Amino acid sequence: MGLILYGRILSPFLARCVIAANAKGVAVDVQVPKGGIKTPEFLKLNPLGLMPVLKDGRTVLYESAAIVAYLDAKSRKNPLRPKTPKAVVQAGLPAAVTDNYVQGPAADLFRLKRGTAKNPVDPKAAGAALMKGLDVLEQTLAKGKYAGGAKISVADCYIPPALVFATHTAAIFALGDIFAGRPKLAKYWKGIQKDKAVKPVVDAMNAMMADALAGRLPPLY
Ligand SMILES: N[C@@H](CCC(=O)N[C@@H](CS)C(=O)NCC(=O)O)C(=O)O
Repeated sequence: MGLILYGRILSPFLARCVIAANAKGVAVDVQVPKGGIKTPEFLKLNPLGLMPVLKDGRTVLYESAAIVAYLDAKSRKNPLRPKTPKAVVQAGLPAAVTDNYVQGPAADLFRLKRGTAKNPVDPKAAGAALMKGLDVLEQTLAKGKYAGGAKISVADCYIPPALVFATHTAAIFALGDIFAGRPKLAKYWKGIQKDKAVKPVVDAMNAMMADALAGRLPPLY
């Protein structure tokens, strides 16, 4: 039996795992858990009740960072965590900045627009936080097609899903062109969307994002 990733592609946490699987040449089947992610069955897979969850035979794991690391270990193709100290910084820093300072505010704005925010979101503060995160991300990008340089890495798993959220929410909340004044990010985004590991994920996320914003996608929780 093949690998199953439970959740759906609009989750940036799941999307980063699918990019990792694509880059590694590992086939994963994305399945929407029946009844959502808070059912007793799903909570047996992930007691946190969050997507994604990966099932590989008897191995079940959750938390996207752990799943990406697992997928990285499943095949020798395209190591996602480089070994030399310089390359570790080049790949690890943009991934961490995206995870901690770009994805969060962009997702807050998305949930605010969609009406699914659990806590109050101040759009001005979230917009400012997103712009700051993008400024820092710009500083961390290496020269080359990929975020960490010449080779695909964990950074390219994390950044594109976050940019899908950032581009959509910036348009909705009139935050301006997120690539203006961020030339490295602009070049990166233009190139990475054509990458064969990334393109199908970004395309599927954009399609599902349109459904979500049009009220055609019920939450899984
Ligand atoms: N730290 C987790 C975060 C996963 C997460 O927050 N997933 C969201 C979907 S994007 C979710 O399942 N939310 C449901 C909820 O908050 O109840 C990871 O990296 O996998």
